Amino acid sequence: MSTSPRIAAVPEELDFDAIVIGAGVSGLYQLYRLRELGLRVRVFEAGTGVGGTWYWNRYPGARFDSESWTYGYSFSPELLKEWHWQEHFAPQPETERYLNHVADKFDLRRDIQLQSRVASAQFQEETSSWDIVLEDGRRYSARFLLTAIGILSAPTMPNIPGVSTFKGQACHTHAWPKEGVDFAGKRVGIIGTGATAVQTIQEIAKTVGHLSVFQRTPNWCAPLHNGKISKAEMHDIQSRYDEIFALCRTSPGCYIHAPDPRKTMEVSAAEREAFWEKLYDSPGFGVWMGQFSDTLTDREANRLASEFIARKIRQRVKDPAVAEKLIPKNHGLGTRRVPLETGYYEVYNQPNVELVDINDTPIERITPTGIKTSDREYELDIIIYATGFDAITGAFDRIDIRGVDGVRLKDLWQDGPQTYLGVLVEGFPNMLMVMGPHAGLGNFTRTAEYSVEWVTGLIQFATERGVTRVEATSAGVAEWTDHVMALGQGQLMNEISSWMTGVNRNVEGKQRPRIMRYSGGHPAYREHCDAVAASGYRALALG
Ligand code: NA7
Repeated sequence: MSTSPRIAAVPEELDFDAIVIGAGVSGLYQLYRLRELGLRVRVFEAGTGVGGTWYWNRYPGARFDSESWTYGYSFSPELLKEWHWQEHFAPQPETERYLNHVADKFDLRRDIQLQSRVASAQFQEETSSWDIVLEDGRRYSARFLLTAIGILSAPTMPNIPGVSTFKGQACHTHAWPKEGVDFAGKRVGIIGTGATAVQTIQEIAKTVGHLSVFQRTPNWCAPLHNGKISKAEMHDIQSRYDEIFALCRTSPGCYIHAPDPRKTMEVSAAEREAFWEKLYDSPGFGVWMGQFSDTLTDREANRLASEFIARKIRQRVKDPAVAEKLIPKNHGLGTRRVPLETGYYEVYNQPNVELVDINDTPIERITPTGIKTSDREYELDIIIYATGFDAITGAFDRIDIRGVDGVRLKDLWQDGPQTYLGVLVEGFPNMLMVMGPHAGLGNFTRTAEYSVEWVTGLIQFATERGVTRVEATSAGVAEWTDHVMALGQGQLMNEISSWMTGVNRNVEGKQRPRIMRYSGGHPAYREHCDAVAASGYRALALG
């Protein structure tokens, strides 16, 4: 830890140089970096512990779909050397332990205020600073406001009548009880079949009495192929960390998986089949990120790759009618997040598991004793809501963020986010978004580290030069937004409703797909951001 002297000249009346919202993967690292600059920083975290996503999402079976050893922080050689990942795709408790270890190792806790949910943030023109009010009414001020609030942190309940009337146990996967839930012999219903539900279903199917899965949209799921990491294997990984992180830097999503440069039709049908078999048999996201290069842009290529997975589903699910229901019909492979699974499809071969297609028999309401569809009532002891998140902009919408002239960020973004580099917003000076909308997203920690470092560079630049106001220009925002929109055209993913296109049918105004992410790949994103920094942030309005 650096002991460099304070470089900021923040007026005495401000409580902090910087306030960071969120003590998850990005907030923890942001605190570490700002402290290195010698700044006075306070992190506000809603939870009773650190870890963000890995603190909240403690539902059964929660785990990485990214290789653990590509997900850890890369900034500390010592940390890399001492942390032994136990599984190639770590379960939630291991990751929560890891993030707590990081908080302890770097003595981060003394600047983290837990159980402190930020309710509002308002820019103060006279002092070029932000006033923050917590839900409990406490107020704080700082020069810089850094949002490290995650892209999947605002959970949503389904807009189904009667949710509050259920007398049994009900939980959203995001707010899972710390003491766990006992499923043995219980009648359980789960609403949702996204990545979270898939992990939950395959885990609880081992112990439930009876499970009813209420599915609205099936997803293209593929095997995770997890495994334990032996000591020898971990030593080998540790000796190759530089190489691993360098590889991640070359791929569009910062994974070890990158598209195969060949196009689908450039190879024979037999070669294609062999290639897909290999992907299907390999661990991790290769089956999504490592496809032929045209899979996510060419409809025919996408149809063929989807058909391959459909054949696998038909082979794995014994009842052909159930298999058909599990095969997506309204979107192709990889156009929504691909859930990775371990025995998910086989769950539907169990006699105590039933798939309820709510397109055929819609849910009418939640009742005191279960779920009523147009067909019948399902008597349940437990209802699990795996109904997802108001993604990417949802966590921003839940804080009353007001910039210059009291403009609300939520109003400004009503028709979609407008940012500069996914970091700055015009009219919201000194607010810096770590992993904001229209930024280069991907393997979370890899991309978050970059985001944190870029933001830190800007704050260092400003504080060293006595710059007290940092803002995006309207030309910069227009240029970046147009660029993001142009890159997003032709990407099949952007045509489909999913959290990645900002759709959440439970949230007003979020019913249709929008381009929410930078789709030019992280290497190109970094090039843009690096160039802005190298120019002395000339594209920004500095005051
Ligand atoms: P997702 O992927 O957004 O999935 C939410 C699921 O809940 C999805 O199957 C939805 O169906 C379903 N849902 C939501 N609202 C309803 C209502 N009202 N009725 C029926 N079904 C509903 O969230 P996850 O938590 O699984 O995953 C989010 C990401 O977190 C994941 O991709 C990982 O990156 C980590 P729909 O598809 O909208 O028809």
